[in-house]
Amino acid sequence: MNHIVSHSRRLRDTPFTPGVEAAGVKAYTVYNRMLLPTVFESVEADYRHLKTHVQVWDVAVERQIELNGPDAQRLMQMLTPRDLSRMQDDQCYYVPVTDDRGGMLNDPVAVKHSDTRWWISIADSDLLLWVKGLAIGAGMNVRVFEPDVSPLAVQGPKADALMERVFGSAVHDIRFFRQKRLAFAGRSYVVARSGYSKQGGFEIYVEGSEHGMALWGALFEAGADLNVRPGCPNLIERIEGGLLSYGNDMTMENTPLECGLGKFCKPAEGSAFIGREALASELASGPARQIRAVSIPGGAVIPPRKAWPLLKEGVRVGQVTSAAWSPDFGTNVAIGMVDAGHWQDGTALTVETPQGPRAAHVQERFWA
Ligand code: THG
Repeated sequence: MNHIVSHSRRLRDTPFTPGVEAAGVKAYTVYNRMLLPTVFESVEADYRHLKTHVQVWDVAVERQIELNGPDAQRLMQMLTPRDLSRMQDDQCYYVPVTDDRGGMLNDPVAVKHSDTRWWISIADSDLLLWVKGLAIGAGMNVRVFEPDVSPLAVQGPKADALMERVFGSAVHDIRFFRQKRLAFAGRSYVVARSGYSKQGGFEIYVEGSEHGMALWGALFEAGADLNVRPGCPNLIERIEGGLLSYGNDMTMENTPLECGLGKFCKPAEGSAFIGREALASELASGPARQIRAVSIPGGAVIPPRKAWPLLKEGVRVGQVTSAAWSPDFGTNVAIGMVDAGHWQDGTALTVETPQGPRAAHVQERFWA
């Protein structure tokens, strides 16, 4: 492999791209038609640094869909089996979004500002089109659009220390998956305790692209003695923590129960979300397959570019969709989708990698 990605207007920069490129980003992926850094020093060096210090991540690719108007709450509840009826105005919820057959269309974070104003912080699929179509089809009084809002994440054990220096001690009062508006440079931004790592930290929803680099610069200036570095969602760390990647670990072909998101599928009585009948029948029968942690002992694998078949005595019983060598656990950590009957803790399978077959063990729990 020795190729680069061609740039054009269709492949969007982010407000933080000048900072990311000045820092020497080594690789990008494409996510929501936008650049997402994947490597700065190396995946392993970035991993160690993330688990030890603090990083600033350009996750502007987590694009927002704003629902704004009297029917915003009703539309939001139509999108997801998760019961939103008790959600407070300062909460964020991880919400499966399902189609009429119960297939996963996205797994975003919903940010509630009020009953009439929501942001949906999306994973990599064209959810805006679905939401706009539903709103129009249902004749709802709500505006659905992509606002100029770009998340910047601060992740790692020193995230609280760094954030306090830039936003003040109020950051400590923000509980997990809650958000608060905090001032910076004469403006205020939604700051949530959330992010795509298990190391703890915050996400700042920067409103107005032109303000992005000022915040980026302030975080690096304030955190010099904390060894702050630019980072990005880390493949090894997110597999250890069991954080799912839409389009990799699950697609529209999978249901939330298959994805292990059953705890977010306890809808209120009579809730009118799309996919209700499909969920009800799957709850009765049980999912046909489910996400599992899979360990692949032995030497380091090359992370998959396609799903790797999981076999039991030569018969396909699932697939591995994310895998990487974990320095901390001394094994390859992986995420797989395993058929019912084969997903018990300790089940021994074979995984077919492009480099040949390897032993694989199904685990009940992820590593972190
Ligand atoms: N933050 C924001 N938007 C996002 C992501 C994010 N959009 C895209 C993508 N990530 C969506 N997917 C996820 C997957 C996992 C989590 C968040 C978004 C996550 N899960 C926690 C866990 O599994 O431990 C907590 C879930 C919970 O208990 O509510 O954080 O990262 N803004």
